[in-house]
Amino acid sequence: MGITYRKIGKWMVMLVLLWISCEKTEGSHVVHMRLQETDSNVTLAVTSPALKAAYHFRPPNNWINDPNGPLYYKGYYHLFYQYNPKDAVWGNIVWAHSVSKDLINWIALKPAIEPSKPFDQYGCWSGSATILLDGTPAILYTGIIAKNDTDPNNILWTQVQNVAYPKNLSDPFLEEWDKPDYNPVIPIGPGVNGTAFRDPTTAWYSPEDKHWRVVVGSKWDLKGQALLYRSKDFKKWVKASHTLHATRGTGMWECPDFYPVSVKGLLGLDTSVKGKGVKHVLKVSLDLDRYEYYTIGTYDITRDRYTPDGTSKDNKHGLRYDYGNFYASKTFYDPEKKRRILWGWANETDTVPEDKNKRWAGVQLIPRTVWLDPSGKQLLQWPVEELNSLRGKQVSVTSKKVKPGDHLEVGGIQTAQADVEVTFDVSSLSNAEPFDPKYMYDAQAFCKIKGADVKGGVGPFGLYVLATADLQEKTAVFFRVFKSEDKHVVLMCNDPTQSTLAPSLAENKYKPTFAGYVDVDLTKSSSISLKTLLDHSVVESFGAGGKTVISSRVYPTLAQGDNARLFIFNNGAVDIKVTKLDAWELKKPLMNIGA
Ligand SMILES: *[C@@H]1O[C@H](CO)[C@@H](O)[C@H](O)[C@H]1NC(C)=O
Ligand SMILES: *[C@@H]1O[C@H](CO)[C@@H](O)[C@H](O)[C@H]1NC(C)=O
Ligand SMILES: *[C@@H]1O[C@H](CO)[C@@H](O)[C@H](O)[C@H]1NC(C)=O
Ligand SMILES: *[C@@H]1O[C@H](CO)[C@@H](O)[C@H](O)[C@H]1NC(C)=O
Ligand SMILES: *[C@H]1O[C@@H](CO)[C@H](O)[C@@H](O)[C@@H]1NC(C)=O
Repeated sequence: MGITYRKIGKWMVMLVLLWISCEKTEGSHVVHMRLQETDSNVTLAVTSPALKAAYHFRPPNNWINDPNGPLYYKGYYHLFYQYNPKDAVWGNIVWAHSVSKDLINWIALKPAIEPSKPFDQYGCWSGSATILLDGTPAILYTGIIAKNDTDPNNILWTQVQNVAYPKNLSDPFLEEWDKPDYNPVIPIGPGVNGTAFRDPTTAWYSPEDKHWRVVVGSKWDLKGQALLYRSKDFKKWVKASHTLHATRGTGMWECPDFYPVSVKGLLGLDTSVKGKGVKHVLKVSLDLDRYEYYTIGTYDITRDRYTPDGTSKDNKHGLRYDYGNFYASKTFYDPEKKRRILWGWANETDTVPEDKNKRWAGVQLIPRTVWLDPSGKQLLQWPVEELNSLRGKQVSVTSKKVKPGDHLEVGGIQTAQADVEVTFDVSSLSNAEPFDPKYMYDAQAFCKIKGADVKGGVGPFGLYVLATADLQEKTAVFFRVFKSEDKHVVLMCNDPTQSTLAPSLAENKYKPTFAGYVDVDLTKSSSISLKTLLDHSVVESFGAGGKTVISSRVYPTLAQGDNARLFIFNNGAVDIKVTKLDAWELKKPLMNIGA
């Protein structure tokens, strides 16, 4: 690239200037004149530059998917990600690369890993980073190779695992990566399905037998598998005779993630930590339904097997990091702040022609700190504290009664790009509607029939976000309380059914009423909190302090920019109190200018 990074300071100033000038062009309209001739104005609005995420991680343009190999090295956070340098649809995938000092402001570097060698010439797919014992970062990634390319119209692909190392360990940006010629380090072996063999995890080390271990996602028929490999030197890997874990009926396990969590407290653990006071988490991304599930369990080191706890359902009824649009996630340990951080990808849910027209597709959601809930039954998640550095103008509401049928506007700030924190007090539960147990494992279907406008008993109450003044357009994020035989059930929903007037999206298509249950006992504490991050076309919500998280992508046609409004609403039969609401405008960080 020919830039010497010693002059980072000067360069940053240059980037800021560049960024300001880009802002101006982005701010000006009539970018899509061509579309105006062929499509209705409302469709045009879907591709409006005003819907481009401002503070969620994304390159200036083109397609992105899985976050890859996040790591911390010499003062910088690194994020790699699956990226198409040429278009806003999947294809030509490389490992794009960015660095940051605070996980919020990002500098784009050149791609770190691109197809170039026989062991990855048809693709460089997802993988993870491991910090070796001497501090060297190593990347394991999936290479796509041709098993037989005699007939160019019928190439037989197969997937292998490769290693890559930084060329210059003194470079905190780790700009150049070397792919040794001894790759692939994990070729296809007997009993492994070569077209379902990908996404190696971060490796962990056992001093007892001086071996590294890594897991690769796979399947055999419909049995999802975490294939286990061991190595003394990170070069020669031997497949274990059994899997770390496998589950029938779940299909392909993409992007597995396996890591320890501390039984007590918020601090994260380095991936190799095990023993007393430590539980383990295994997360998989299910290709069958494109959602992720995790279990909490025990890693038996002697048998080298993972067993989920009885409280964790080991199938698609299981726990999810996020009950919305969130996939291919990956965690890493941040040694600087001793925390475990989760990255996840949210795709677009408009149409492919719209993506091509707007020339960008996909964001990484705000990195979240993850830790074990004191109950031991689930994880908790919260946006990294660094996000607060973007907070600007603030408004607050305290001790405000919200009567049945009320919708109160929270004015005074723009809320298209904002952080909203609210605590509700629910004092009377006697009006709670009866819970229908058939929805026990399908909150999404339940929310579909119990949407924001369907009057209830206790709730629905919550926020209308990215809304027009007349509420013609709105996305509702809310709670609704039900009474089952022995307890109250709290449903958290993200209802996007009225999020857009765009004809391409309005009638039908993909607008799921994302929902999850919240494990709180409102008879013990009548208060429940909600935090929602708004970023033009991203709505990312954290219920009850991070117990239940729902992210969604919406494309308002009128509720854009300064026209996007925020309301508190209550469509239940009893009063709800807002104990406190704080809302902040969020500033735009430095976002990958230079790519
Ligand atoms: C689009 O907007 C322009 C200007 O407001 C208007 O004249 C035109 O009729 C609109 N076209 C459609 C298809 O709605
Ligand atoms: C590769 O495929 C061709 C047909 O396209 C076949 O004739 C050939 O035997 C195959 N080679 C191997 C090594 O399987
Ligand atoms: C390695 O990186 C350091 C720090 O950025 C730089 O000073 C040095 O010139 C680099 N070495 C090579 C061989 O590129
Ligand atoms: C191997 O993976 C491919 C691609 O997903 C699939 O079509 C095939 O059925 C798999 N074979 C087995 C035995 O699982
Ligand atoms: C995101 O887009 C929607 C609409 O096209 C698909 O239905 C989802 O499967 C997709 N999600 C993922 C993780 O690919």
